[in-house]
Amino acid sequence: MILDKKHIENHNSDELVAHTRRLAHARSEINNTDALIEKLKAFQVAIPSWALGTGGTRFGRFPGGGEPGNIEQKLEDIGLLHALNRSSGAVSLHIPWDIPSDYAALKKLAADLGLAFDAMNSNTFQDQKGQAHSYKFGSLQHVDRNVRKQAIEHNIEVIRHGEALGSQSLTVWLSDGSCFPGQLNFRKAYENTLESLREIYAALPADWKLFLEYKAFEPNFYSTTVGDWGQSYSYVNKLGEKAYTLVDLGHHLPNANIEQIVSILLMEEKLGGFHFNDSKYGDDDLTTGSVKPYQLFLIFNELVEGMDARGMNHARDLGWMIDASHNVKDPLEDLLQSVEALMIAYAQALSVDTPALKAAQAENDVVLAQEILQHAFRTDVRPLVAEARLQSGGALNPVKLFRSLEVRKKLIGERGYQLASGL
Ligand code: LRH
Ligand code: MN
Repeated sequence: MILDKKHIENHNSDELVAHTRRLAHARSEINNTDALIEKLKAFQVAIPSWALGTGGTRFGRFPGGGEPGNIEQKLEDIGLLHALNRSSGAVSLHIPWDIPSDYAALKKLAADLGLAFDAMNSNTFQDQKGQAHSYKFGSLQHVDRNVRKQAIEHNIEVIRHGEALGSQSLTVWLSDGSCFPGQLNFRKAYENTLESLREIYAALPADWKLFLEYKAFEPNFYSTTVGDWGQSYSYVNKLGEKAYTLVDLGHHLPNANIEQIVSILLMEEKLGGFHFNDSKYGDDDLTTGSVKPYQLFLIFNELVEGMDARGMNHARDLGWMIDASHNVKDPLEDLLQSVEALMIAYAQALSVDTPALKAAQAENDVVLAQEILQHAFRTDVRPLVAEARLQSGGALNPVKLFRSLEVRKKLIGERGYQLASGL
């Protein structure tokens, strides 16, 4: 379903009076709003190809209908999100869930929808039909060289798909680990994994990056071979300058200080990008900013401070991706809310009075430092985020327009109740 520009123009003209009033107030409260709005317009978030249907859990899946049944329909859905918020201009594909059959046709469709191909994701956490060797006991860590070789070849195949589509990065997430004490020799698992990653790294084109995603637990519940930021950091440091650590917000043990991890990885020039989502307990893959919006703000505060300290380009120099799974929300509304939460956290971080904060920190004025930080978090930046959308040709209120156009009903009319491939 392609969104007609008329739909957006009519919606915006209905919303404009209220928006103009709110924007005037925001401009009176926040400095340098024009520069801030320009940064928001440049900021694009990649949408995961595996999060356009209802994911469900092992206890059940409740599909809502109209889900994309192939990679073309997935791109159309992301194109629809991008038409609404002008901030979802990229797709992150997962192989083999999204093996392209016609690169040229897919590149044309993506270009027509204004979408770029962001990081490619490999999958050595599931056995595919006809696969020679099982990943039951791991992939790159496996004690059997034949299994490791199979996994290495899969990752190189994923790079080749990405090259043909114009992607420039590979995300490697390994479910590898163990479920019981004694099952695994940690040092041997590390050495096998490093040796295997070196072969994948050697196959990277010159202008590519490798993102190594860590995760504390699940599906292994005693050890994970790339289990935290320290382990990922140790691997990517040994691999070389094209290797970076990827931070999935849901992959930490409870109460981990993720904003501090981000600050250190950024300072060490080994932060590659993010899988944004939110969680209360485990890897819940909930809507970004839906449970811990203050943590999301604190992460963006470290990102803006750390990226500016190194003169980095906010929009281009890190991988901004969502990784979510939908159980009770409409997948497209959920993704619209996630992108909105990211834009709000970024705008709040850009509005922090950094010189005053640094001065308070230099004085150990703890109270003033919190006052300055929380003032930015408690300032309503939503009119600036909406203005960025308006200036980029998007909708002032994407979820409202999505609903008033009955997009889900139309998608069900077109596609029925097929299920999307992926998790
Ligand atoms: C693992 C993970 C990884 C993806 C998968 C879909 O939990 O975050 O990034 O490959 O989800
Ligand atoms: Mn992830």
